[in-house]
Amino acid sequence: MLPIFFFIYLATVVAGASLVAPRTAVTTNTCSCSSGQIGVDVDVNIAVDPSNGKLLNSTTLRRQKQTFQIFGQLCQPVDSLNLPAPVQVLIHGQTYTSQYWNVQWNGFQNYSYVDFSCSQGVTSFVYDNICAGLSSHPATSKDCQLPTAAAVASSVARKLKDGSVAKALTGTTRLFTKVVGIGHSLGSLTLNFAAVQDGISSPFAGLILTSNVHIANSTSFLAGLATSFPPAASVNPARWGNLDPGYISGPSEESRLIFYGTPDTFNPSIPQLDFLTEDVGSIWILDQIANINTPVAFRGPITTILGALDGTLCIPCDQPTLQAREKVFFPNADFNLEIIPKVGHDIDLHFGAANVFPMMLDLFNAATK
Ligand SMILES: *[C@@H]1O[C@H](CO)[C@@H](O)[C@H](O)[C@H]1NC(C)=O
Ligand SMILES: *[C@@H]1O[C@H](CO)[C@@H](O)[C@H](O)[C@H]1NC(C)=O
Ligand SMILES: CC(=O)N[C@H]1CO[C@H](CO)[C@@H](O)[C@@H]1O
Repeated sequence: MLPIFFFIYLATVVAGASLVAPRTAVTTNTCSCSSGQIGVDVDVNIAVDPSNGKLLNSTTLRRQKQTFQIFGQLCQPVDSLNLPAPVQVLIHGQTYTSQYWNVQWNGFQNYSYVDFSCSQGVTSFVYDNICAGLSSHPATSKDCQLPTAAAVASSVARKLKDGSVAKALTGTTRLFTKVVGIGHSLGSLTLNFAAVQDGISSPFAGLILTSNVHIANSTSFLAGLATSFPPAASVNPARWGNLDPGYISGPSEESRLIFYGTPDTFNPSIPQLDFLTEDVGSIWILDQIANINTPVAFRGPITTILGALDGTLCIPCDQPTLQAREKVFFPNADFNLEIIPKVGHDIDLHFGAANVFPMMLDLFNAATK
């Protein structure tokens, strides 16, 4: 049984989904968070038909020159406002939103990595991916492909550096010195492909890639989701009935247990909260997963973090083997792979997140010092 507060919260989320979120600011003693929409231009080559051929160079390409409205939130520690500082960009996974990194369920706020970081003096920018949350949902989901999502991530990083994200959300220009990209699952895939696409001109100082690895074949976790998650319009017609079938979501609470470890490793209310706040994503970004299977020129530090109970990714769940297998794709980077005991795919939503948050913050600090 969920407490009543949760349903009030959910009603707000559902009502908000059809609106353009206004610019808002919330300031506590330690942290100032401003949210709203940011216009992000992309100019990339994408597949004309993303369902026909999964490698981008094996399909006909079209130029995509488009502006996306991205919903994001900038959370800054109040004691360092306007001082030069680095920032982390957090990108969520498929059928989640920025709330994965900034959990606001009543009683579960300590699962927010954004709040944790702010309390430790670190600024975060968290946003909803294209075709998800409160960001643009184009009439055709085929406008949301992997190169598009990756271009948005890199563009957001550049806009943090040139001050325009802070200007758009707070009214005050603030130039961030360095940007670390942190992904979860599809968010990590997106940052990985951004590194492929950007080559040596990546705007990121370092990457932390949680819950994603390269796969040699098509049995991967994310590829599996593309086939097991149905069109969002059939999952919840009242909410998503107007979206084309390329927008997918999880059909049930049970379907989402694949994101979790054994029942002793997470709070029993979490799957219910997870399902009630699930969102949609573009199937085409997932279908292009194989495009990250190419070595990147990126030279900064990269850390991959995997849950030991992430049964479809931690295979074999052996650090030296996975470290060696992944390093091939990051030849010039200072690359390290960590396996975390007692957490599944949704690392942040397990009890064990309490150990992972300080680890990610240490990696952020090391990458930006
Ligand atoms: C395909 O991937 C699965 C899961 O990662 C793995 O168990 C299997 O050994 C792989 N098969 C081949 C032929 O690489
Ligand atoms: C949040 O608090 C609960 C209850 O004390 C605890 O079980 C959980 O591990 C905490 N999570 C994080 C990420 O700190
Ligand atoms: C990086 C990449 O996807 N390369 C592919 C381009 O297309 C050729 C021919 O189809 C493939 O052999 C490459 O693997």
